[in-house]
Amino acid sequence: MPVALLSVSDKTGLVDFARGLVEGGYALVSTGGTAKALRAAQLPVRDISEITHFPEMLDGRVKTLHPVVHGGLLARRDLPEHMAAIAEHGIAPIDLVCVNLYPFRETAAKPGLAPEEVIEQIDIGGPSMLRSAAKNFASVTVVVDPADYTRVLAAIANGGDALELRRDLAEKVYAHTASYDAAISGWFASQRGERFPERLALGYERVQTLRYGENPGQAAAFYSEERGRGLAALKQHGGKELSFNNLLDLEGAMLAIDPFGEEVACAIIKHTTPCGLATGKTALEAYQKALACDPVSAFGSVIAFSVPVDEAAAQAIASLFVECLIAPAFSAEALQILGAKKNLRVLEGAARSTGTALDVKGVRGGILVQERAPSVLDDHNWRLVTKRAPTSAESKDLLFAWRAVASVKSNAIVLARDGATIGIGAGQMSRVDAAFLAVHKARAANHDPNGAALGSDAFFPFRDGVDQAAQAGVRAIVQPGGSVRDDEVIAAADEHGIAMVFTGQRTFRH
Ligand code: 93A
Repeated sequence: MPVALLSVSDKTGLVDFARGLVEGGYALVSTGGTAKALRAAQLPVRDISEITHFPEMLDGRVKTLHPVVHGGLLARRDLPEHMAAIAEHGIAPIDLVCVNLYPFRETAAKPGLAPEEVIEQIDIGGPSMLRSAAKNFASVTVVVDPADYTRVLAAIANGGDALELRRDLAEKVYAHTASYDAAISGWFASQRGERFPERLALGYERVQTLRYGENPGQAAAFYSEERGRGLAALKQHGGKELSFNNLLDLEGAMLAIDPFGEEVACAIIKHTTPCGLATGKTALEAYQKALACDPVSAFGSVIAFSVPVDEAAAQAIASLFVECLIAPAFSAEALQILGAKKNLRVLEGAARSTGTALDVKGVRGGILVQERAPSVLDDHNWRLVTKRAPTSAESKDLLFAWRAVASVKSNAIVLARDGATIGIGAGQMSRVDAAFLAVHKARAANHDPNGAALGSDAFFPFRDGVDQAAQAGVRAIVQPGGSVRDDEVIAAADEHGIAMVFTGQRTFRH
């Protein structure tokens, strides 16, 4: 009779799975809590201590760490000497292992727990069994994910040799235990107040192999820190599979609306940078204002909303060619309208920045890792540096411009009015060109830059950018300050009667 060893913390689906195993002819062996759950469901099960002839000890720290368990898992069935060796020691082969681990990550994330309590949740016996069983996948089935219960039972009912399935399950195990260990190592580093440990163990999980990367011919995949977070948590309602560039643009879109918090905001993204960004009273109004910034570039864009998309907004969006649309929710009418657009990827979810996530960029031979830029941008520490102070309308536009420019690729300048960008100068190698471009883009879309507010993601190194803006009629400027030529830049603003504030904070985005 084949033997199945079950030892799970997450008991979801356990009873049904165990019942299926019994029906498939398996004898069950379990650790304390798991055995109890099985007995409560009237299933026949032996305690692990009956097999090991050893009690569970040290408050459960030693339950399954025993040669009887690991011999039964690791013995090669094709080697007579292995089989003879285990027989000599009275060890029976174990054919299936179902283990899921102590919830270390979840425990470590709980506020206010003593380190001892977190340490107790480091599973030692579970990963050991998983790794032993996975090494011997030629003969042993190893199940770490309750989502696999159904297909394992199906394979047992089917009766054939499911070698390929066992191999897949083994591959999953090593990825799982690696990620589990990465979480533990990260916790140790965090206990020393270290954000970045000496050896970075990144526990990323593949969400999806992508059709290609930035260009066809470049293999690519999407990995997430944790399934069910960020972009990996989005629910897709329609359209084709997400591409590498879609995901990059969705990230840009979420970056763009993040600073607006609870406000109604809409961002229209091309090549990860907004070509229009606006707030409004309704989703429709925000969309129309964002679109008006640069309707030409909006073709083939990714659009994000901070609020649910209703019928009116959906109707307006439906007349534009859009790659992806993301919002926290959609009304039934909106979904129906958008569903008719076969190529539009409709994505539902908040996907807001979690704050703990890292920003990772590849360089040849390594990666650069940094904390994510803060998504909360306010005017609390702003400093007026010019003779003229902004009017209250200008102040509102300045705050909007400051929040908007943070998601624009550097060097970035935005012109804003009435809660909307009217001109965006992105990704320039000089700030004066970014200012030139913002003015040019505003005029190209029939906006008058006269009286607009200007946001700059980093300081003006020279007065030329300010002169450029003044010539176009800009009346108020927000920028970090901190240049060696700040005096020259402030003097230029005063000459033009421009109100200028320093934020003391830079929002580069490379
Ligand atoms: O404390 S342990 O590292 N020592 C062990 O020997 C051991 N064996 C299984 N944790 C151990 N386990 C874990 O216990 C399993 O990975 C599973 O998460 C949990 C199941 O315990 P119970 O059946 O008592 O609920």
